[in-house]
Amino acid sequence: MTRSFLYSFLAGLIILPFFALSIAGILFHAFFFNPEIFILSANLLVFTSLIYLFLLIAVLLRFFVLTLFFPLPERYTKYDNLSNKRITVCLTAYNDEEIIGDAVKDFKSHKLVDEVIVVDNNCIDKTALEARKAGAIVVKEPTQGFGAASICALKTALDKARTKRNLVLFVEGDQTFISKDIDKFVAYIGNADMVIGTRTTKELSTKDSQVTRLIQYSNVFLAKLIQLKYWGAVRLTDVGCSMRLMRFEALEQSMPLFTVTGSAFSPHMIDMVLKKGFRVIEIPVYFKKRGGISKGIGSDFIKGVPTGFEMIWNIMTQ
Ligand SMILES: Nc1nc2c(ncn2[C@@H]2O[C@H](COP(=O)(O)OP(=O)(O)O)[C@@H](O)[C@H]2O)c(=O)[nH]1
Ligand SMILES: [Mg+2]
Repeated sequence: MTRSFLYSFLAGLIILPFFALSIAGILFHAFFFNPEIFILSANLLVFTSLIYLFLLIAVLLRFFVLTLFFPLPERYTKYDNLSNKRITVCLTAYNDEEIIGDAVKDFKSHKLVDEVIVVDNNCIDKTALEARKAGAIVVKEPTQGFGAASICALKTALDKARTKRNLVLFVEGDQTFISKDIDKFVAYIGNADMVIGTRTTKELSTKDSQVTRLIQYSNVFLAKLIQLKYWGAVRLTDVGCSMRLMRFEALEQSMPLFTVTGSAFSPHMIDMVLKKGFRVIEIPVYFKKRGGISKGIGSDFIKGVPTGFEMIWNIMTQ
């Protein structure tokens, strides 16, 4: 949870009893017809609603003032012919024993990949065992959550990649992505500090993939919100694509800004890399049906909606 989110939440908690009191007063009036209570409660209701409205306007104003009046410097285009294109891969997985082995083998089979890391985030099945059997380095992350596991994966990859300054590829190990696409990412890393995939190129998403119309539109919306925040610096159409290639130095410098431990990590990572002033290029990736069982927000509407709001809040306030 971000600090600004925490402060607003606390402010909300302080106002909440007054809000509840005004509703209770109005209900009391309805039952016992006491006009004085009604007027007092109605005033209280207007007052507390105004505070909520004021908080919302303050957040919106901060966002738009920062965006419009303090635009980031124009990005410059350059091409570096990187001398080392070897890759350290880190995969996230959560109780994915049926599929993690094949995902590890797929990424290990790519000619540029040196090693594959898998994070065991309190898995209660044989994910760690299967990953190790397939040749992955397995690390444990006790803090539950996609963000916590992702941060652990990226940190471990940085440590492993340090001596050779390898590129780091972050991927979800749920077989939705294929290692063949690494070639596309490597083709663009000379022009950017982070190359990120987009799943919204419908031509490349199989019909049975998780990209439903709702996922498509909500991701485009959040992506455009980040684009607005860094106007002129980036073009994005997806925030939830978890296949990302980063240069070592860019990842190392962005790492301290990664703080979101839950399911809202994906857009937060893009946001923080851009905040550091790094160049991000988005490319279409092949996206297919998930292997095993979905545990994330990819196909869970109930979990997805609050996470979506948390993502909007993070983009606006961080
Ligand atoms: N490490 C970790 N991963 C989680 C947790 N909850 C969900 N996930 C994973 O987070 C990722 C979320 O991605 P998403 O595509 O939305 O869900 P999926 O359908 O499960 O792949 C998936 O790889 C999930 O398996 C958790 O508590 N810890
Ligand atoms: Mg997934």
